[in-house]
Amino acid sequence: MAEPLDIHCKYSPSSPLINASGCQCATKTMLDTLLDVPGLGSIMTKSATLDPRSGNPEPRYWEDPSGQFTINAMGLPNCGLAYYLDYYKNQGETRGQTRFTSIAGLTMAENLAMLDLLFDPVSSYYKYIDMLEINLSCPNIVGGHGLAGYDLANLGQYLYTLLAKFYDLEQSSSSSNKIRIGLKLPPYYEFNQFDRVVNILKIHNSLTGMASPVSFIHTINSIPNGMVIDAETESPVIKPKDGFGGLGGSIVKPVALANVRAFYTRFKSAGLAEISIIGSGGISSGQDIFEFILSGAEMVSIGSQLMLEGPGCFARMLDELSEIMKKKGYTKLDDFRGQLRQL
Ligand code: RRO
Repeated sequence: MAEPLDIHCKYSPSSPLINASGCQCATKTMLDTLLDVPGLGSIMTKSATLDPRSGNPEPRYWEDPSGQFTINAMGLPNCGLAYYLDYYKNQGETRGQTRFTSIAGLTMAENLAMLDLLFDPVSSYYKYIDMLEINLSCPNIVGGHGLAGYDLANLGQYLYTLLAKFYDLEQSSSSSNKIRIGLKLPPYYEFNQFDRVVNILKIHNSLTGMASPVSFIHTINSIPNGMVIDAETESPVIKPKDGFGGLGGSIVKPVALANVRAFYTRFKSAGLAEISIIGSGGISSGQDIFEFILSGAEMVSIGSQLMLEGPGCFARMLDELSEIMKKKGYTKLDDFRGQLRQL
């Protein structure tokens, strides 16, 4: 690696990088390949349900040969929340990387049951994780009720129900470990949508007096329901959902940057600057990381590029970021975070 600069972020002393949920993190073997990998400051587990799920039929993931994009309709295959919590528990309480866990219950009842499991007094899983991500944006559940992140009429109540329960459980536990809560959001497109989400978060964090505020958002999840067609076989390239799936990779970067920027500016003007943004979508180089942090991201997550290149991508991208920072005379990420200039 090139000479290190100060690249700490709010949640990790060593690096602003994390793997995106779903990428290289569904099994212990996959997670082991991410443990203490150079450049990876935080680690994320696959979005979990209470019970294990096998997900949708294959083929359910496809990479464009030119490396420009991916499409997936995985359908939330995962080993069940206890599996991921056990993984962290088995590592012990001392951590080299910040530990994120992602939950994606198919119903509110399932999400509440997962909170019960997290705070189970016998297993004490809550001692072993730092951050809890609530995935409101899985695009691939066949027969599902739609993405909670797009149901803006009910999102406020949804959050309140979930986080009030979290607070109660946290209070009755003996934990001194403060778990921060965040939301994995789908891409939004209209300014009106950003305004509404920010307003919901403002009410949640400030007006209700909730002791379990939303500490971070993670934006964007894959862009729902694209389609890729193989002209040779005259069929879609993935099988589930008649070929519809979530898009990732370089082509989604402009949408992701816009989401980071739209939330960053609104959080500032709404007095919500304490909510951190994890940027995600099409990041494959140090320049991409630079652009996301310039837009306001605290951290960035790497999905498609990790799948394409493997865990060596983190150190490479940080080398590239360091070179850019050096050329520009920046010594830490705060020197340029959010400082996007207007034309
Ligand atoms: O498992 C999936 O199909 C999946 C999930 Br949970 C998600 O959050 N985003 C995505 O693109 N696929």
